[in-house]
Amino acid sequence: MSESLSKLSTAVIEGELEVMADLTQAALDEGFSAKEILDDGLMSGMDHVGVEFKAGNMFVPEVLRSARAMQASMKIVRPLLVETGADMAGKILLGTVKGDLHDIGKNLVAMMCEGAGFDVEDLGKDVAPEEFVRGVKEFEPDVIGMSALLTTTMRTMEQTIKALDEAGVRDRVKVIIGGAPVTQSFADQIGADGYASNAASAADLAKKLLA
Ligand code: B1M
Repeated sequence: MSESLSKLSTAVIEGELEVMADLTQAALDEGFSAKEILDDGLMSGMDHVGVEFKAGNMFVPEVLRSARAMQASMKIVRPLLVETGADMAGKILLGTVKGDLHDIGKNLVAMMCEGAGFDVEDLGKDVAPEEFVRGVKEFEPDVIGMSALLTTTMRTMEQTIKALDEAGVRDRVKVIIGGAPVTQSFADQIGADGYASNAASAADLAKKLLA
């Protein structure tokens, strides 16, 4: 890998927010395309973060720092990607379900998915089933990701899947779910396409479902 892309990758891993804009500009000045910067610099760094996070060698604050660093570079790179029509991994629509205000895990999922090359639309927290339906129609995602941290709000995931069904858009998207009280058997029970126990696995799962 070239030195400038390797520096970008390391800066993502180390969460060096303040150097990201300069390193990104330097790589562009050297002639690397936005896609090369995304794939071989930023995503390669985030892949490493995902592996270390899953292995328990990196923790939430470090992952958040890496994600912020990546986002600083993405501010420069994203418009160029859109201009050049570079292929993204797919589109993912995310939200914490209605009644639930816990969004730290969901934000990590957003960052990991962005790191994996997804175009991410984040509806935020306390998202009602009808807002997910509207999101599918407007944003046309390939995947919907729902997060819930309360046992009382898990049922809203099922209601959301029903609402997608009733609106006739369920077969347009894969639905993945997660959050501390959520399990694979719950995902099977409510007809979700998949469950992931952590943010890095959520990004892997989304990719796998679209492969
Ligand atoms: Co609340 N809270 N909270 N809380 N809170 C929990 C969840 C709780 C377990 C604490 C406890 O009692 N031990 C408990 C739930 C009990 C239950 O239902 N079984 C609880 C409660 C009861 C409440 C209130 C009801 C408290 C009250 O007011 N009486 C209230 C509810 C508010 C509401 O949502 N309507 C409440 C409020 C809050 C705060 C607002 C103060 C704050 C949230 C701030 C925020 O998110 N912006 C908060 C917090 C911080 C927590 C704890 C302490 C930490 C949650 C967290 O962020 N963890 C939590 C206890 C705990 O977990 N130790 C607790 C870190 C985060 C990275 O992990 O979100 O699990 P997590 O995400 C993981 C995975 O789950 C997964 O990936 C992430 C890791 O990579 N994941 C996905 C998450 N979403 C995914 C989606 C996917 C795939 C994977 O695919 C789409």
